[in-house]
Amino acid sequence: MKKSILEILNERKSSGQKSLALLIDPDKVQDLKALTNLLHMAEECYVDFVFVGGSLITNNSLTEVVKTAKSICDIPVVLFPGNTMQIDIYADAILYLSLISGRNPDLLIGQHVVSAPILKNSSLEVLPTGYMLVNSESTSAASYMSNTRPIPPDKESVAACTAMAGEMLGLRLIYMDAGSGAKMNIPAKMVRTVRKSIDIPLIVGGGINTSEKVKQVLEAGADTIVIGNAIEKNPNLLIEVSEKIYDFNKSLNVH
Ligand code: 1GP
Repeated sequence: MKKSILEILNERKSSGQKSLALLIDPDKVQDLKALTNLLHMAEECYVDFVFVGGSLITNNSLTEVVKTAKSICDIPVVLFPGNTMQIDIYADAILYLSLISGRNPDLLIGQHVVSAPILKNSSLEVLPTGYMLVNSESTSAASYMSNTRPIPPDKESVAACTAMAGEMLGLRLIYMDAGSGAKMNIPAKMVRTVRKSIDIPLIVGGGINTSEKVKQVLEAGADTIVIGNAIEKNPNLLIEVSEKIYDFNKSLNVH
């Protein structure tokens, strides 16, 4: 039987094996040819997951992006929705995000109530995820759109306690995000502190734009890293990053 995405993430976490998620923001897709090329490259580079979503999607291309990804490659497609409008039944799974770094009830439970019946009637795998925004140098779109204050980057214990609470509430993944295109990715010290505080898989994204940063975040304890902007700007970075992850996993003898 095919493993669920959550089973894959938990197995990898247990073995120390790292994963790479390529984030595609439908709003930023220039044309179908560029998307097709990127997805072929992702498959060749053994990208583990394709995340699809954005804080604000102003066009109608979500379904087109999901369907293209499903038709071109075998990489699981996971929705990373900015709101309840970003649900597409053709994807494999959805990060069911509860914004636990904020105090906006709509994003802690309100939107979930609205989307629950739609998800219940779909075949999407629902991944209960504690979503934590961490402050970068400037206000991220996610922070602005969610009307929440992100966790300050030097407050490791706030981040750790937030993640712990999320795990104790039964969430299955923690996703720490500095926001798309963040000038500063989440500091390694914060990633390390959170990693030590929880047992569930840890996803880290936002502003990771060099293979050196990939290495730092992985060494600090992230299980999955998410990269969007930097690969949009320079698709060849995907090769460099996937080599870094391959080397990391090889050194554990688990790839
Ligand atoms: C944003 O974590 C993702 O929500 C990825 O960020 O686009 O900066 O890679 P980047």
